[in-house]
Amino acid sequence: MEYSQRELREIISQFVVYGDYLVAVPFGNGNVNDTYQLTYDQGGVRLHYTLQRINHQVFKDPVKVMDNVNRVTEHILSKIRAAHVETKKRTLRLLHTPDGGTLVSDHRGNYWRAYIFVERARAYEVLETPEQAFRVAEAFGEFQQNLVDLPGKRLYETIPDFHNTPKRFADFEAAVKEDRCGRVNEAKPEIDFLMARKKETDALIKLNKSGDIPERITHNDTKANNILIDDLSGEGICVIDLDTVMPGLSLYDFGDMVRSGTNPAEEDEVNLSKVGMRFDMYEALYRGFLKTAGGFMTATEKEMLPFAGKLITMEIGCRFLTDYLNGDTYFKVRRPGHNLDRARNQFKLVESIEEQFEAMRALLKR
Ligand code: GN1
Ligand code: MG
Repeated sequence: MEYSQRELREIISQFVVYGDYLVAVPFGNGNVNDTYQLTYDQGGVRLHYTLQRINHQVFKDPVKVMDNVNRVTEHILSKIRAAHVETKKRTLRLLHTPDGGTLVSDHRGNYWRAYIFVERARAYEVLETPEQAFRVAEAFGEFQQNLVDLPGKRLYETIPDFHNTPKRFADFEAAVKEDRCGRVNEAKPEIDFLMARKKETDALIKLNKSGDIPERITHNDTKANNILIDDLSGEGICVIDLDTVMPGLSLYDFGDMVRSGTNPAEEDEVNLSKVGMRFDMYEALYRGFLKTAGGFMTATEKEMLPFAGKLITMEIGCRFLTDYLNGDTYFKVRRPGHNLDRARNQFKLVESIEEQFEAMRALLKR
């Protein structure tokens, strides 16, 4: 969705920001929301802010999203402050309107929020070293740990059934049946790949229902690029993209780290010979996550860590494929067949995980 400088400037002017607006530029690679980096001049110093449009086709209730984000960021801020030590750790900080709100709307009926831009840190689309993988997992684990004692009522489910894999699978089957865009033929091998794994889709949900795996507050979109890594220290200092923070399973978060952090290629790379699970990266994620989340995880949760990596990779691949079959209505696409490319990539990664599954499980015993 294209917005002019004038429009963006009008939107940000609804928030309290000191300084003179200079420019807004598109920022990041989100598949759902639209993000801009804004530059201000404040008495000769350049300051940055992040302005984001919340995609309300996907997040149907932006007010609830912001209620969650507010509570979570304030709670983490209180933890950072209580640590009383020099810490590099940060949390997203929302900008406010004059009457204390955190959400504004524009003349087109879209919703926006703004954050202080986190400086001297960056997100990596593809992780380069096991050290980075360790830091990413450590930071996401700490995030869960920080939210164990979030006071107040249960967080809103900003997208119901977000990681309900059997439900995702049912949506996929419906899309195949309907074949709304006549794309089923072209995606036959991918459809078969997924169909052959149907019986695995309910494994985590079942363990949750039987009480073996508890509900926790989780991030639910733990792509490696949702951790900002400090330019100087290399530490994972800030967790971003908080719209899907809600009740979930700890394992979903680990699973999505495996999906996004072990692949040496981006998730839409079409040269599949570049795609696979790097075992050293997996091991680093595993160790980093256990370091900060291991204290509260149950034995069953730990046992299921390798499987979670496979399941979430399958699930996201399933969502890409479903969106392809439905005519690309959910994820942003930048070329024809983009969603199919993504699905192929994810399924190649699933295969690679399957090949190394025994070695992943063997780590549990060490
Ligand atoms: C979407 O927009 P982004 O990249 O933060 C999606 C995730 C997927 C991801 C795949 C709300 O996240 O679930 O894993 O794309 N977010 C939503 O790249 O659906
Ligand atoms: Mg996201």
